Amino acid sequence: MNASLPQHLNAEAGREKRFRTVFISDIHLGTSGCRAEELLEFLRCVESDTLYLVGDIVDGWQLKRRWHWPQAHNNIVQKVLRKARKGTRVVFIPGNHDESIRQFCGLQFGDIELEHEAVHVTADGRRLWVTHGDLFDGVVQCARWLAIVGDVAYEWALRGNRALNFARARLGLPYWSISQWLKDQVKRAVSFVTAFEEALANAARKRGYDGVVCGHIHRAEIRMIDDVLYCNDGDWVESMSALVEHFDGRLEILRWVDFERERLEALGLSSLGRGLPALPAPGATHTRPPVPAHGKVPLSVRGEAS
Ligand SMILES: [Mn+2]
Repeated sequence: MNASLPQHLNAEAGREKRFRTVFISDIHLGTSGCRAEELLEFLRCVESDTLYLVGDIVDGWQLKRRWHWPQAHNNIVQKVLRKARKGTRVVFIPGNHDESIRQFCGLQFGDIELEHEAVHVTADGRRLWVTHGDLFDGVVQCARWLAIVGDVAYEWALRGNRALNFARARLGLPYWSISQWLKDQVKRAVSFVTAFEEALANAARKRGYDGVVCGHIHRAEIRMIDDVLYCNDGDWVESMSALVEHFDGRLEILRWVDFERERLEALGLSSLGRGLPALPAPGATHTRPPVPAHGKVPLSVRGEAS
């Protein structure tokens, strides 16, 4: 038996992960911030029945200002097209940075469906509304304005407080701190992230869905907001994360850093366990075995801290 074959199979077994659904967004191809190498490796390892591209895949805003399109960004486009060709259902829901694509929604480009939004039914029957999320910036901005107005009012209140209480004292009324009262109001004014999350959960509830899957704010999350499941698949600029659905309907956030570490550990351990040859010699810096099948991109471990 060819000695390289079991190792190859073994490497492949360690590499590939299958999910029912994968959601990724905010890749921002066309910007230097895009973590294309990591994403490419993620896409190589992960297979799914359905792949949702939840917006801001290509950054048209940046590309208008400055053309930045390295080969790695092409590779991602080709990898996605290839997945679609090989049977993965690919649904692309444009976001605000690729809004020019929105005019084509409802059409099919090659094997890719373009939609404004989608409804995903999980294996356990939950109906999730899939949308990029930028349409709720207005609601969030409103909440922010309330906070800002609250802040300004607070500053005024600090000045007015003394005058007010001087008057109250003259009327025989006890001291009452308007500034303290306002401070409580400002504290209650929600942060941007919370406002966004709640706006989306509320919209999903109003539309009768069990939950929502979105992106846009580059903050991966899975949590219940009252009776609605809020999921955010993160991004491939900062957090390098994806939302996946297992075959039993369980949802999970995969962070590339954890994913990669586990994968390397699994490869190292399983290889040692079977006593397979040709792993790097002791003292070698690389723990990963050679990958014969598709090793075009150097599989070095990179980006440890940055
Ligand atoms: Mn966005």
